[in-house]
Amino acid sequence: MTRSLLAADALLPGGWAKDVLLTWNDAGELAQVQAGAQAGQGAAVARGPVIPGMPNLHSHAFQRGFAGLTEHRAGEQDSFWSWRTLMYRFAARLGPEHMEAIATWLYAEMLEAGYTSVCEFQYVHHQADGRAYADDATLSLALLRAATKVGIGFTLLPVLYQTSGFGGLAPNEGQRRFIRTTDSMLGLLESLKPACDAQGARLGLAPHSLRAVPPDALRNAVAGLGAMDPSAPIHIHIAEQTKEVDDCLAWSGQRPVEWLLDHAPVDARWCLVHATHMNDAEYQRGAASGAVAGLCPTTEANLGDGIFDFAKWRGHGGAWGVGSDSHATVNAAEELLMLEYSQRFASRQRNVGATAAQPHVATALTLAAVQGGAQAAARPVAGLAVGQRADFVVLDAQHLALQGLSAPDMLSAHVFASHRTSAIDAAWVGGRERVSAGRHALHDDAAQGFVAARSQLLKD
Ligand code: NGQ
Ligand code: ZN
Repeated sequence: MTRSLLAADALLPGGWAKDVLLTWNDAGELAQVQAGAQAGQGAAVARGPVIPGMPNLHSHAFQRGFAGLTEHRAGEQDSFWSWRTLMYRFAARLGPEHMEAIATWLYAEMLEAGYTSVCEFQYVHHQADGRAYADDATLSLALLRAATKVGIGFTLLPVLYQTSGFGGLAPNEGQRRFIRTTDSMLGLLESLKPACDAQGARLGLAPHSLRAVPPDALRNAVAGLGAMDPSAPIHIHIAEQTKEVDDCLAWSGQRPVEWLLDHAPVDARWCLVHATHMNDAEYQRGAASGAVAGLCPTTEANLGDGIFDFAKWRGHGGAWGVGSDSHATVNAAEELLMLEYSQRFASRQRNVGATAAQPHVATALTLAAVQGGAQAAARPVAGLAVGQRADFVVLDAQHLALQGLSAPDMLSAHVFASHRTSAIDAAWVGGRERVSAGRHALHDDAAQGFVAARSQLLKD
């Protein structure tokens, strides 16, 4: 079994390095990262620049099943909320076999598109009529099986969901598969822990949003999780839509991020997903809390959310990463492109993501998003350094968009000028090559399973 790879160029946490020998141990952890190495015995040779695998910090796997199917006018004015109604309709029909088939294809797609691990924000828990499955963990286990089969790193975040709006509004019909008490959530976590531990997955908690989780439940669930595992990750949707901000103000007199920072122990365990609508004080306090901003630029564009002020967040030293969320797009490079372009639109400037230390936008964004993504995943996937997982992606130096360029320019071309074709040759997770020559070994089978599941779900 391969235990090392030699790369003419590799993107280390501090920047690009030449002739890097990556060596990992049996557990799939990097044991040595040595620049200036010679080609030695036994080391495979990378076919292009090696970059760290991107952790995908936000996924609702089942939503891949209807990606692209809401892009038509359904009402006078379509919005996030009308999209959500369609999403609920799709979720209502989903069974465990569909969940597993969709996730298997999705996770293979992710590996082919630069993501080597994923945080799954999993909120469909119950049967279609709202009753718990005989095994309450059925749908979470379907996702765990998909991740294992495909070989993607995994952080499972079962979702607590109790109300349809601020102030304890009763849940609606479309939400009945999501609803559970705080105690039953803690029971679910207990029952999932052994399966997660057995496959090296991390288990955390996702209070869905302040709309869906009342203050007491939030406090008790976070405390219960902390008792189980004091460093477990906590993800929450926080301020995606302006209506959500208005409703929160009407309920509490505070904005969502402001409320959360005042009422919950927000720290580096937390990922604030869609912290899109913040005022200056929230940018400052949110960044200072140590929480990761979970940015999902293509979904946020697709759903008409608004634009996160990246320069402001980074100016305060805020951590951040990217996720593919609704999977309208599944491509790590494209999330970075969309993030950078959203900032250019808003600020009428260029190269917003570059820094003094890393003038190449794609390089700077990749390094920061890998750091923040690893923090959100609560797994050692923070890049090409000793002690981190051997999770990396090899760019295809023969791809037309990349040929003959320097390594930093190859990554720039991959992000900004690969014309939506993948310039990825290989993806390795925990030292195992899961994608080679651009394809996952399960590509064809998983695609077939996905199409069959989708057809069934869309029938009549
Ligand atoms: C979700 N998705 O949980 O899938 C949400 C929609 C909601 C995004 N926020 C449902 N992108 O927020 O109520
Ligand atoms: Zn989400």
